[in-house]
Amino acid sequence: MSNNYQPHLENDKRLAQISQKVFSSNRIDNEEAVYLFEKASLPLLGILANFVREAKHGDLTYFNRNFHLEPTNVCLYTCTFCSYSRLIKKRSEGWEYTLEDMMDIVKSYDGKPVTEVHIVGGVLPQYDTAFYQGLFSAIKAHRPDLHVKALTPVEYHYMFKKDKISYEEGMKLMKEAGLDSLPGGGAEIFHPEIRDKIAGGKCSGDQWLRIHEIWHEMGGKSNATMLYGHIETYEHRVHHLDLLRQLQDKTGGFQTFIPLKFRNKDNEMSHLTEVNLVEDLRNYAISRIYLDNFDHIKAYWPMISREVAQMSLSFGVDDVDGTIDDTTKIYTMAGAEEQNPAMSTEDLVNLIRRVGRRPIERDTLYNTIKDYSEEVFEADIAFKPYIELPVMN
Ligand code: V47
Ligand code: SF4
Repeated sequence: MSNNYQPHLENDKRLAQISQKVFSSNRIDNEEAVYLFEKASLPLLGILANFVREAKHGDLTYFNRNFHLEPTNVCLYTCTFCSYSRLIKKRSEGWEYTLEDMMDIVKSYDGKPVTEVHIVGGVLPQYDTAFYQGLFSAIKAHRPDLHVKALTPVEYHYMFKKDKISYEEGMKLMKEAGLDSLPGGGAEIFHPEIRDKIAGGKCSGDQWLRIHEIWHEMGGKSNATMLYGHIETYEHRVHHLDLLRQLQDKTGGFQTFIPLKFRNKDNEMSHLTEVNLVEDLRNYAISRIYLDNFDHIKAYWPMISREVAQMSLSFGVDDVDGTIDDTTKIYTMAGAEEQNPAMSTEDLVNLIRRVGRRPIERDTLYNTIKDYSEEVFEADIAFKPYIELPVMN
């Protein structure tokens, strides 16, 4: 047998150069990002992404306690990846909450240590600007310290257009009513070639970015997502990341990037095979390496499973979404790993600690609420993190 094995990087000078850039904290360009998607091995991506992650946060791993409020699971739009869009044909089988219904849900969390409500759902005409002003101000009147992270440019674009008000005016009204930050939803894939096919009719990529820009200019913070693993190419993913990185250079208003893996249950793209775990980890890693101006990369654990969330912490992720009752239906209907996605704080803290990281409970704006590094739970006393191997004499 000939011994012609050469270490990976020596075989590929370009990968060596890109790695050198990452280790010297220099930005990689779009061609380099596509090259990483096409050529880099999983271990190399892990090393590079972990370098960036640890330079920013060391072992710190964030989570917060939030709950979801979904005004409706029916939607006017017909995004081909979404399991809600099919419900418009059978509207009576869905729910359409009134303001009172939603306040009852908010009140059901009274006395529970949640810090954030994440409001997201389908788009329907009755949910107009005045409706959401009413909802946000009612939440704030009831529980002023609850952070309202609500709606996406998809809803804002629709309602402001219908109500004939500009984005600037509309976002100002929302802020006055109690809106605290914007979640990352509705971004999907910005490139029109793909967006028109999977999310035709709803706000364009430019409109999505413009609403976030206006919000940032008003001093607000927001998140961004990317829906991957369907009909997009690596170039489309990099184009999406590029537009986010450019806007972040301009405003600095994004906090967190959340890659969302396409799930194929009960939607118009059910014929597509979902991408596998390796692709998920590669995508987290390249997002972490490319988005050098984003502080955080988040894994949405109910979507990808607890084990993959744990692995993602070695591939650039420093934040795992949500604890206690994670009540969103948008993923469970699309075939997410966790059909009943609830995890106690203790479970989530242990999930993070068992892969050697340091759990930090945060609020929405990443202020530390509690450092759980030293906390000892009952279950830990019996738990042995590694298998004890027999000692050889
Ligand atoms: O925009 C819909 C996605 C998003 C499917 O900001 C699907 O903290 C996969 O953006 N397969 C809404 N994804 C949720 C969202 C989010 C989630 C967690 C945290 C934050 C945050 C934001 O859900 C939609 C769409 O991209 N989605 N259907 C599906 N079949
Ligand atoms: Fe409606 Fe959003 Fe689903 Fe598109 S992704 S159909 S806008 S709920």
